[in-house]
Amino acid sequence: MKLFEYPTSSSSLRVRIALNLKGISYESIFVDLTKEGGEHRQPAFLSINPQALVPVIESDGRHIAQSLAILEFLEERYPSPSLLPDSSHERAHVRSLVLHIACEVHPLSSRKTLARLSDEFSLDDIQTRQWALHYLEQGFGQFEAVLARSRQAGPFCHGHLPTIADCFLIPQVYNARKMGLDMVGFPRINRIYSTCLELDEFKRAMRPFAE
Ligand SMILES: N[C@@H](CCC(=O)N[C@@H](CS)C(=O)NCC(=O)O)C(=O)O
Repeated sequence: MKLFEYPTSSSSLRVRIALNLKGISYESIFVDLTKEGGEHRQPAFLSINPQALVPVIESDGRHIAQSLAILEFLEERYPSPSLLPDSSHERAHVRSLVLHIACEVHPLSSRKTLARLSDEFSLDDIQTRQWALHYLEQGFGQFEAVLARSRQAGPFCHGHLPTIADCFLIPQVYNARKMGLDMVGFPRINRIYSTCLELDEFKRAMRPFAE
């Protein structure tokens, strides 16, 4: 298994966490998002992923893009340990948490979005940061409200073991903290973050962020 990734990309981190939790060994292929407009926009990488995004995995010579599609593929191919709960309702709940991060929070605070606000619409660093913090705060507030209503939320987003929801939440929290978001209003998210960061699978996946 190969993972095309950028070390400090939060979407790549989602996949590294899942690979570690499942104990799957992989070769990391570095895609430099910053070099000469980005290697991800060069023909060599576009032939791998025309979406011009990392992460991508290569399995049996085939490429899979989009972190959620990758995690679902890993879950099917390597079912144990499972990163999804047993019942259909619970699985839908966990996927709903994942999609909240993937669709409602991450795209609005992503590198690509902030770069366009600055390059095309002349927002300065303070304004782009305010933009990102708005969507992070709103998104975490809603995520926290969902956790508050769930009887299954606790040390992790759902149940007593990590699920794909934790694989998505932790990188987003890391990014938000780095941007200086005040996390005081999100006690459940903070507890989950602390629990996950105690696990070796999360710590190893996050190592490039610490370097
Ligand atoms: N929805 C995608 C998001 C992937 C994504 O946004 N990747 C970022 C790095 S975290 C990227 O490749 N950005 C390229 C760019 O900024 O142009 C996924 O879940 O894989």
